[in-house]
Amino acid sequence: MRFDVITLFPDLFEPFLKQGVTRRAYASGQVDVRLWPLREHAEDNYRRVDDRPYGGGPGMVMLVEPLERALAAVWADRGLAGPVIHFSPTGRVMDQALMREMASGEGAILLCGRYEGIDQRFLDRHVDLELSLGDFVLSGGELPALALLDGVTRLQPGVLHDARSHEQDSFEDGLLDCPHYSRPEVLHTEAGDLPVPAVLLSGHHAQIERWRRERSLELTARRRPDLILAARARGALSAADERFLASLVV
Ligand code: 9D3
Repeated sequence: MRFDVITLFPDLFEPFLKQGVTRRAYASGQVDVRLWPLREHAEDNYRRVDDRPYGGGPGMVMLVEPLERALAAVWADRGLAGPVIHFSPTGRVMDQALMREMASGEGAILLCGRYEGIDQRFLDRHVDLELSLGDFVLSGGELPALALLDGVTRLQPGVLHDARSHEQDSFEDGLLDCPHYSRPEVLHTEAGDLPVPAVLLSGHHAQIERWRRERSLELTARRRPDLILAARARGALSAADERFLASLVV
């Protein structure tokens, strides 16, 4: 799988590609990430890639022509396979279903904008998909591109140590994850002793599974009731789940 990233800030990507559980996948080329510094495709002596917006207003607009030269260079190198994705606050918000879809694909060309945005004529001519990280304002598309790379790469075979890790992820079953505990069994604090929930020490696997399921259901019902409705609509809630949810004081 190959991703070609067109960006004004290629240096932002390097440290992410060299750390964590995803590092091997990038280093081995299992997920081949190639960076295309947009500045190299500027034309004039000032290496201009942006200019003032027609109609006036604040901020700058990224120019069509350097972007088209960069895209042509990418296509010449990788062929025409894969979608052109533009990261934009007006795009569709990324979710785990998108990560799974991309994880089984051939990769993509990732276009990271800066300034107020990109000339609409470039977007209309070349972009297949616009994606957002969420409803908050960033200064560019690089962090959203890194989020996509990370979410897709951790789903590649062999990247997670435990093959079951992503079945248990938040969102893989559509619910938020349960709380986790490790040593010590009792944490002594100024405010008193904080024991691990007893059921987790019981060795009783069915009870542990039920406890974790109920904590997930409770947390999701309180914090993300929209996800409970979606799980119910998919038929992902058992009769026992529904009885537990009905018992919660909302
Ligand atoms: C005057 C309107 N502008 C500021 C609110 C619009 C605007 C343009 C460009 C806002 C942010 C940006 C830069 N952001 C991105 O390129 C971006 C982004 C984001 O800001 N939030 C969530 N997801 C994304 S994906 C790309």
